[in-house]
Amino acid sequence: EQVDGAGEFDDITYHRGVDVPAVRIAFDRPELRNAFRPGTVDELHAALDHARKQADIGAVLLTGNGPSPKDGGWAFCSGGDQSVRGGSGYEYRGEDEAAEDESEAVKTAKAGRLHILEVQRLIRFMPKPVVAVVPGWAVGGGHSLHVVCDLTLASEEHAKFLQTDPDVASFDGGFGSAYLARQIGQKKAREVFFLGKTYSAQEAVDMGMANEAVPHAELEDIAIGWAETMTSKSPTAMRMLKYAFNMVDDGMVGQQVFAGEATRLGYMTDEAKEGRDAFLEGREPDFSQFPWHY
Ligand code: 1HA
Repeated sequence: EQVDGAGEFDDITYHRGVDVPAVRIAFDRPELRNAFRPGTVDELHAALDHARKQADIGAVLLTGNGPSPKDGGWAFCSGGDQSVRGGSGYEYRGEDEAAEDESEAVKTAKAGRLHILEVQRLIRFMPKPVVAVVPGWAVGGGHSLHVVCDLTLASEEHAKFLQTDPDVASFDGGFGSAYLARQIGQKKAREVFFLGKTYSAQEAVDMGMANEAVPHAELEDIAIGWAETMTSKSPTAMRMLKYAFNMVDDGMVGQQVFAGEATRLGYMTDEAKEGRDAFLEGREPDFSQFPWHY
């Protein structure tokens, strides 16, 4: 079902599962191999953030619509739209109607910025799994998006993984490269960027950057099955696990995010209630009733 109340989208589609508590967010520019322009990224951010806030949604499937009406080609995402890349970055060129109404100051502040790294952080930090469902090309910034997702499911026949960043004088020096190296090792990650080879779905699985290669016709059904499996599990356990996996690579922010969940759990205890009640009642807290667990 199309999601209502999440905003109007031109460059993506956003659907909610009927039987599964998950959403499907898809790039919808198949004629350009699902390249993203600034407005695409803003829409993607809005949809992901909407999904993040839904208490009855436990997983996100991120994919690319296809095939291309031009040549039948499939794509997850081919990264930044090179046709709107100006002298100082990627430009809003009329695609974003809201931008038409904005003040010059806002337009200037937004100009040249693709907020794709903010999307990466949202995927990384949202407390539910995000699956990259890759029906075709995952290239450049699109490759980095699949890297940052929790799981990657790829079409056996059509998925292709490629890093073109240094070919177009771009570089994702964050998750796209460093986290990729955590997945496939330093030599392989450097190969991906420095040699720019194209890898099949099976090669991506063998390298450790994709989880499974499956027949194209079954891709979406299997993705929904994964969402069904994951959303049947304990939300708290899934959240703690995602943040535990992240923490070692995310420095003090990783610790902060994990600790935020620990604090939330702590607040649910009788000890926390005693601390709060004592303050509100103007008395000393009595923690003597609580055991020092070992
Ligand atoms: O790295 C970053 C960032 C890092 C840090 C912070 C922010 C970042 C933001 C962005 C990025 C990047 O994404 S940089 C990398 C940008 N992407 C690319 O360099 C990929 C360019 N595309 C290709 O290499 C190829 O098109 C392809 C391997 C994806 C597909 O090849 P194929 O199957 O041979 O199709 P092709 O004919 O090339 O493409 C079909 C149509 O899609 C073409 O248009 P048409 O001739 O039909 O009019 C093609 O121009 C268009 N297209 C494909 N990719 C893009 C694109 N148009 C604009 N931008 C694209 N990225």
